[in-house]
Amino acid sequence: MSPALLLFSTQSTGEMRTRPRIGITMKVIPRQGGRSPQQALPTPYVEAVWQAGGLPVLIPNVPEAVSTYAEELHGLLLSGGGDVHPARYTSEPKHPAVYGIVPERDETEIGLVHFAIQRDVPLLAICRGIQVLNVALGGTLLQDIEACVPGALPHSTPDDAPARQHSVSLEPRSRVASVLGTTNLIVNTFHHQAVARPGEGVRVVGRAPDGVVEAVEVEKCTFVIGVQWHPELLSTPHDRLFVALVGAAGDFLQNKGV
Ligand SMILES: [Mn+2]
Repeated sequence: MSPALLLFSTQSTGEMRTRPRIGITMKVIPRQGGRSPQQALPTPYVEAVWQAGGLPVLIPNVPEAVSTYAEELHGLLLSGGGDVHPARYTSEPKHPAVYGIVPERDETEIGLVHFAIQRDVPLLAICRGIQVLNVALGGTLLQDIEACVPGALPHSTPDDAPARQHSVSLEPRSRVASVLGTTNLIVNTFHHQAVARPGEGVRVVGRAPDGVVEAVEVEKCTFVIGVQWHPELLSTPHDRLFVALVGAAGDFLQNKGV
């Protein structure tokens, strides 16, 4: 074996098992002055998937290529970002607080969710991701928590401020509680929208003290979890969500052999 091949062989890194390929969706940063628009992803998502034993595969927002990408994946991670266009889930006018709409991202991610649900590809949806997951399955969102929930806790964190936190209560008999090993936890909070009416097959399994939805799962699927917080920025037990995703993706890889 040549040194180059040895470098890439699984034995040389001590890995007994092929890393499942975990697709991670990306944000679109708009054109600024003379700077081109960018497809980007915060590094903590990549690190969380790698440390959990997965192979991070970044998925650009190319709606026409959704199935081509999706067929190569063993797991999917929907990352955070701006808002889904309200026309995707309501006939009400767009609330002034809605920001950061990127139609090609909505199209790409909703397509990926449909693919994952149909093929039972393991899926972890984070922050914007839980909202995309719910909308893709026909559910609705609160366009702005502050405007829609009187007396709500602050759920958004101002730019460059330390992360706000709140507690979350999880349903005892939920996959999320089982993965995290607890029904009460402290989470960070960087969102101004939340799940309103759950989509088809979507079960609400976690709420903040003000009732805002913070975790969902799709029970008919082997592993489909959405969380409104950012586990990639938190320490244990939050890392278990990534370990569970990669574990389910490894089972998918073994069973489907793709
Ligand atoms: Mn929150």
